[in-house]
Amino acid sequence: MVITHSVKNQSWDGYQEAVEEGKLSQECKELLLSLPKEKGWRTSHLYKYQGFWCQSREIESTVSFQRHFQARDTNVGLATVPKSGTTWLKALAFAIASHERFQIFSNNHPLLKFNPHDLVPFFEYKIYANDQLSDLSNLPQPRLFGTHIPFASLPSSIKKSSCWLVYICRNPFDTFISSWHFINKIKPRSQAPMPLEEAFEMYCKGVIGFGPFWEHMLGYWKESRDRPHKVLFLKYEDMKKDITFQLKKLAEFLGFPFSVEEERGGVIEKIAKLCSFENMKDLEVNKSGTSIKNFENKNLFRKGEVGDWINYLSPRQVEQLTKVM
Ligand code: PAP
Repeated sequence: MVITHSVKNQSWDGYQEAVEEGKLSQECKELLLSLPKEKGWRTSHLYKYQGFWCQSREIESTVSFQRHFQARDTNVGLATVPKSGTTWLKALAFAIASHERFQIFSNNHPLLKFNPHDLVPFFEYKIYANDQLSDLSNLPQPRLFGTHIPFASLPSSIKKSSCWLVYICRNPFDTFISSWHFINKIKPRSQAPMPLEEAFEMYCKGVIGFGPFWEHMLGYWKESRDRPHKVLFLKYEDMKKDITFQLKKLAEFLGFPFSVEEERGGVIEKIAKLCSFENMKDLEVNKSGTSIKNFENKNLFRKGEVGDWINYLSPRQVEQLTKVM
């Protein structure tokens, strides 16, 4: 029974992926033929493009992004490995950068009505998705964008301009557990869940979307060390520990330092609360909406804790991943 079930699902996966890949541009289809591939976490395959693993549609949008995006010096790019705090960082950066347009204390603040992924679009899932080019001229300043693409593969216009990049890094143990939960939540019910052991082996080999995670982190970390005015490197765990300090650092980096009056008036605490896991998880838009195709917002909010991996990984797995790190 089990074997029949998994064969059936594999062929359904394969069918869906073939349909999806059939919609890709001819150029992208030819590119895929030349790339190394491995079994994917959710799709049948992940392809290795410019040293990182990703799905076929992500390659198409990455190529388009690399070819067409013209960075402006005032742009802000928020970069992350998936499941390391993207939603949180987008919310915080949006609240800071738009605080002159939207009062933090207002009951109509956009973060109460929209998921952060709607307010800070991803290059690869929104702006350059499906072989389309979006008109970016009407975006409010400063333009905020999100991406999971490694530093080495960002368009040269971003690297050459003075635009800012903020990176958030999270403990790989927690990132792995968060990714594993997420993938199993978004898989169609008809598909068997991915066993933790299988996902873990792939993660340790670096085979995960936008991985290997160590290359991803090192790319942005080295850049933050060489050009600290261009790249700010934050850690999820530091933010959980002292959000006030980290928020001040982020605001200063983005060019919106809090004034003494704002600090006295409690603006920092208000932003922290507005963007907190507890607040965001309970908002209607995050309980029932969908921001990125097929991804329900509710799946972006699970526990939001540091150290949850301890409930899942065996001592052998902890040793194995520690060695990788
Ligand atoms: P994405 O890359 O798909 O956008 P991302 O937001 O990076 O996902 O990661 C989701 C994780 O961040 C979840 O972690 P968990 O599975 O360990 O719980 C999610 O709970 C957590 N998260 C989401 N929003 C917040 C927030 N406001 N504060 C802290 N953690 C958050």
